[in-house]
Parts: sequence; structure tokens; C-alpha cells
Amino acid sequence: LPELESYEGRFEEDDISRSPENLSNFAVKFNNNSRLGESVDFVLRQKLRVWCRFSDTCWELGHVQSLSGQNAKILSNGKISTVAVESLLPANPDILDGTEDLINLSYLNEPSLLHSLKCRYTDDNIYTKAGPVLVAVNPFKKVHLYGNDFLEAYNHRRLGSPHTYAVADAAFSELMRDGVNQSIIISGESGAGKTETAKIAMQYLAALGGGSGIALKIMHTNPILEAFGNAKTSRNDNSSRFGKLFEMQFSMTGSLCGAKIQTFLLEKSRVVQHVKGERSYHIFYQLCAGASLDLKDKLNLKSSHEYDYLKQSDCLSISDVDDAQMFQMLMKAFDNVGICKEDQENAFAALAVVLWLGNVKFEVIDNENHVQVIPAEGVTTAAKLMGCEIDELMLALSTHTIQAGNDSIVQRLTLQQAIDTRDALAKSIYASLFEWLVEQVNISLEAGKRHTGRCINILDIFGFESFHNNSFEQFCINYTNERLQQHFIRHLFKLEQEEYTQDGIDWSNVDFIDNTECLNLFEKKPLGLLSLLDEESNFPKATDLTLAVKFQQHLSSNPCFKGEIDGAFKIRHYAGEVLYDTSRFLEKNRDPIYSDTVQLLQICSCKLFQSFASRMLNQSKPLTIPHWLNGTDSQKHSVGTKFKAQLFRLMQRLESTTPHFIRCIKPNSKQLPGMFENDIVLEQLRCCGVLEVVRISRSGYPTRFTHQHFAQRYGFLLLRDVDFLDPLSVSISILYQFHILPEMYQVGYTKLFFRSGQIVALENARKRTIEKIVWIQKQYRGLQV
Ligand code: AD9
Ligand code: MG
Repeated sequence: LPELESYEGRFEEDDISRSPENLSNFAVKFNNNSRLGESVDFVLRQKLRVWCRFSDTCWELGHVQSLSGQNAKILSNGKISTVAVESLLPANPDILDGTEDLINLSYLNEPSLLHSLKCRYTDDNIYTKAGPVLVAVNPFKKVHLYGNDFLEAYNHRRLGSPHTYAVADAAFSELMRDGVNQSIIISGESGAGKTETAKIAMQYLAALGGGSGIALKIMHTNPILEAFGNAKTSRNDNSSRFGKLFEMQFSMTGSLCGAKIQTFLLEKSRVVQHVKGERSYHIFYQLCAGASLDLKDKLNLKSSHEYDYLKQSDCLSISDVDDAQMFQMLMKAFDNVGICKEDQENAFAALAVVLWLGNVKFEVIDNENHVQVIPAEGVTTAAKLMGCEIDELMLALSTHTIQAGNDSIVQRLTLQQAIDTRDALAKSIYASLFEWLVEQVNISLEAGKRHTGRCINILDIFGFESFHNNSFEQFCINYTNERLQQHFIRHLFKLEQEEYTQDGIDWSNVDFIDNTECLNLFEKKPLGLLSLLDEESNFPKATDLTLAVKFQQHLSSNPCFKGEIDGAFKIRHYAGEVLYDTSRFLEKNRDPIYSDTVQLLQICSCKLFQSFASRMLNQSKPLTIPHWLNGTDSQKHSVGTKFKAQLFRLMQRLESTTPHFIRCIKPNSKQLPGMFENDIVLEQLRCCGVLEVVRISRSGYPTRFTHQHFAQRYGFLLLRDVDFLDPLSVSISILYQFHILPEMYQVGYTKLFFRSGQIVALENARKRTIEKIVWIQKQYRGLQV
């Protein structure tokens, strides 16, 4: 290495080797996202790229030109401007711009993460890894990343770039290798692409384990679930209004043999009420638009604008979606999944009942606001389709019977009570129909004897939500996300710990934050949010305001809780603080169904409606006394309690599997392609735990090199001859020569582990040395010529 020797003298002069402590300090500081501070001197000399903050989410890339006092002159976009030093963060070298794994970044600050994702997104690389997590940024357009060629390339490992296929492939390989069940946990906010991602994972697994008819059947469950469980919302034209765990079952040899679907928290209020610009469930519009004349005739079906439940929001269609065509696809899917014609027709009849119930009107008949049903097409058609007498339905909707000893007293309902009764009936018919349908699909997907218990679960579940107005739904959703977050952090912790212990290094100073305190706030008995909510739900005279007072009384010592005025309260979630409004909490938690309507369903001649009645009574053990009466029958299972139990079962299932995490990100709120809005993305990276992964990596030792690789890459920077040394000794010599502080690295059996940012100093030295070598070589050749 004559060139290197002749270069040594220059290298001695270099400030990098002169001030190594500076380098380490500098790296630590940047690493911790702190401002440049005293290390700006170094940045100046290096003319490093920096991020200049113009607002919380607006960062611009620039180069430091000079420094005066607490300000720096920055060259950015061809202009020089003065920026306060405290508004600067270090940027990564441009070679890392398109990195496939965010953890590779030397600087893991927010603008750097955003920049990396954005660079990739611009090139239609919508997938990026963040350590063990796959980040998927919704392209809102067709991207050429799917289909048979890609399926095969990932299957044969010809492609290794981040992809949902790669995650599915890893899950499958681990299932086959270890015999341990796997789960793919997909989360993200509404419209971020969870359902599409779940379908892409299913597609891969179906192709891998497939060939048989079951793969096709499984794929056809999607249009069915989407028709009945998805709706247009302001955030997503095809928003899933339920959570879903899809279990794909495999034989010992890895062929797909069955599947099972479990659903969570269907938003049934949407059936009777939704805001302007949104729609009810797709199936209603599809049925109205696509039913055959014969079916229309049977159900007395009109167009969607004739139904009060559908027309309330002035939104009957979705651009670029043909409901009639979707209906045809649904019928095909029904046939392929194996739902028989009779069941299909029964389901359509139940839908028509819901629509017609919505058209039932009441008239006030006395000055106490008591009502009777106006005999019209709504109530007559609904009764006919249910298989009951019109009078019976009219009575069930406008009166309530109380048992007093052997006597029964019939009370007329007021207008509001009657409307509530009607809507409650419509909602519970729809929810029962949905449950029934999922059961039918499950029956047809059953693996039977071939099922070995080996499976891959795909979880497509609502992400963390924080709106202007947050109610009971957000309360349940965010509780779910706290549980999933705990699972996520435990898993990351375990992974890290395993790697450290395997390599014999001390991991005790890796610091993890967990969210136990917030989970306690929800779950503790008797003084947790859910228990207190149930307790208050059982007091007939309780109101949402008394609930809020109760929360305040018992929970104010928990640091994650804060009572607010007017019945509101705040919870400090892992993803940020959310303000909840208790209004209608009690009602939603009680979810009353009314005894008279359930009794009516029991005597309907239509078998499906009879089964709905037993489902309502047996499964959910609901409150059968309407909340406006001081009933004595206390509530057995509230929505909150049932949901908590369901969530516990889900977590138990997930905990027995190896998890794979996919975080979907919505790059803009307009559902448009090619638009990447920093503030929106950053908020989601925070909420879905990607920043947490990065933080955890930062708190540990994210940069890892085998001794060989490290010695090979940096050995030539040593100022002494190291030819005779083994790789570990070379590595140690490098660490000493560059004065890397002992707390910044650990030496394992096979690898060196570095705190993030440490490698930058070495990389800079390496780059500059090589540049100088090249320069010297050129001079040398020049001399020879
Ligand atoms: V919600 O919580 O159910 O409201 P999701 O499920 O997160 O939501 P969804 O999967 O429905 O979002 O995606 C929204 C839309 O984004 C889809 O209808 C597609 O138009 C678009 N999308 C999402 N992922 C992809 C993709 N990989 N390629 C192309 C996509 N388009
Ligand atoms: Mg969805």
C-alpha cells in the first residue's frame, strides 16, 4: 500500500484523528436528537448536511457554511440564510437516502426518517423496513409490485427488498421451520391500506400453499366481508367498520387447508345514522342497484334514495364504483365460497327488513308525546318479510310491556323512545346478520380433519384514533391499540434481548418504556375505566355526567388520566393525549335491546329472524329492560366487558405466535397518489409505534458488524501494521485509535454492537481517506507520466 503510506502524513494532520473525543460526543448528541450545540464546530469543518427547521414539520436540507454566535449560515436551495443553531439537526449522507431499513440511518431524527420514506415513496418503493417492522406507505394508485412474477421472485428469494410478500414469506418459512404459529399484525389509521395489505398477504399465502379450491374460496371471502362490513367514510371510500382476524390454516406439508375469520366491534350505529357525505354499508346500495327484478319484487325493493336510512347523508354513490356490478361480484363470491341460494336470499330479506324499518314513521296521539306507528309501506313490508303480523310489529315498535306479578302492563312509548326502539331493532338485526354470515363463511372454509393446528393469523384492525370529538368507539379502539402496543414492545424487547444475550453482551442498560400504567387505567378492578363504566351502567339513574365525576373521583391519581370540564376526560396514550367526551358512553356501553322486539323476533315465521332472537338473548345476555325504565334486571355483559374479554382472547392467541408487524401509513388525507405530507406521516409514525422502534433501537445498539466485516472495512485506517492481527484485535485497535467511548459500543462473541450514530465518524474518516488516496494516486500517476 505505497499510496496509503505516502498519505499517512496528511492523515495525521486531519482533524478527525486529532479530535476523536469530539467525534464521539458529537455523535452522541446528534444521536439523541439534541441540537448541534458546541459540536457545531465539527459540523462546520465537515460541511455536513443538516436539517433546518422552519416549523415543527417543515424541515429543509442545507449545508452549514459558517457560524457566528448562536446562528449558522446555511446554504439551502441555492440560497444562503441565517438559521439559529438550535433549529438544526444533522442529516444523513445522501447515500443513505433510499435505504431499505430506517435503522441503517446514522441519524435517526424525525426529518431524516421522513426524508428517507419520501425518497422511496417518490420512486414507488412504498415498502421500507424499520428494524423488525415493515412500513407500507399507501400509493393510492396501482404500483407494479404484485402479481405472479413478484410472487415467484419473493418465493425463490430472488427479491429481498421490503414487501408484504417478504413478510408473508418469512411467516410461512418460520411456520414450516419451527412449527410455531405466526401472526401478521397490520395496523394503521383509516385509509392507510390495512385491508389491501391483508389481502396482499393472503394472496401470497394462498399462492404458496395453494392450488386447491380452498385458496380461491379464501380470496372470495373478501368481497363478502367488504360488502357487509365496509362503507364509504370521509377518510376512506372502502372503510372497514370492523376488526378482523383471518386465520389461514396449513397442513404439515404446508398446503393451505382451511381458514377461519373472527371479527371485532362492528360499527352498527352506521346502519341507522351516518354523517353527510358518508354511506351505510355497501351491501344496501349494491342490493338496491343490482338485485334482479325477481328479487326486487320479492323484497318490494326500491332504489336507494327511497330509504330514509340511506338518503339521510346525501351520498348514495361512490365515484368510480358501480354498485350494481359489485352486487354481481358479490353473488359470484357467495357461490364460490359456498353460501347456498337460500341463505343468500334470507340475508337479502334481512337487509330489506332493515331498510324498510328505517321508513317506519310514528304519529303522536296524546299530549304526553305517546305515539303509534303510522300504517304504511315500511311497516307492512318489514312485517311481511320477517314473517309476523303487521299489528304485532306495530305494537312492538310503539309499546313496552312490563311484567308486574302475573299481570302485564302495556305502556305506550314516547316519540323518542319509539324511534330508539326501531333503530335498535334495525341495528341488532344487521349485527346479527353480519355475525351469522361470518359463521356461514367459516363453515364453508373449515379445514376438517386435515387441520393440524398450524396457522398464520392476519390481523387487520383499526389503528389508534384521535379526532376532534372522541367517543366510546375511540375509547375501545384506543384501548385495543394500547394492548397491541404492549405486545409489540414486549416482542421488540425480546428480540433485542435475544440477540444481545446470544452474543454475550450486557443489555441491562437498554432502556424500554412500556405502557402498563395506561393499561392499568383501563383494566384495573374495581377502579379502572372499564369497571367504573360498568358500575355506572348498572345504575338506572346514572348519566354520562355522573360517569365523568366517578372517573375523576377514582382515577385522578393515575398519571395517564386527567378529568376535564363538561363530562370530558383525557387519557395519555402511548401515541399521544386524547380528549374523550362521555356523552352517550353509558348508552353505548349498555347497548340495550328491547324485550318486546326480541320477543317478536322469536315468534317470526322466518327461521333466520328466530335465530337472530336467540343470538341476541343468549350470546350477548343484553340488558332487556329499556334504559328509560327503572328496571330491576341489571346488566350482565356490557359492550366494554365483552370487548375486553374478546381482546384478551385475541392477545392470548397472538402471544402464542411469532409476530410480524406491518404499519400502514397514509401519506395524505385526500386519498391522492404522489402526495406526501410530512405532518400527516409523522403523526402516524408516532401513533403506530415506528418512532418507538427507532427510539428503542437508539436506546440499544442498533449498528452491528461482525468482527471480520468491521476489520475489513476500517482496518486500513489504522496507523500501524495490523496484518498479523486477527479481526477482533483489528477491531479493538480501531476502536482505540478513534477513541470511541466505551459506553458507545459493546464487543460480542461474533459482532460489535454500536450505539446509533457512532459509525458516522468512522465512515467520514474512511471516505475522506479514500478521497485522499485517490487524489494521491492521481498525482502519483501524473508524475509517472
Ligand atoms: V380502514 O381503517 O378499513 O378505513 P384501511 O383498511 O387501512 O382503512 P384500505 O386498505 O381500505 O385502508 O386502503 C384504502 C385505499 O387505499 C384502497 O381502497 C386503495 O385504493 C388504496 N390502497 C391501499 N393500499 C394499496 C396498495 N398497496 N396499492 C394500491 C392501495 N392502492
Ligand atoms: Mg380496512
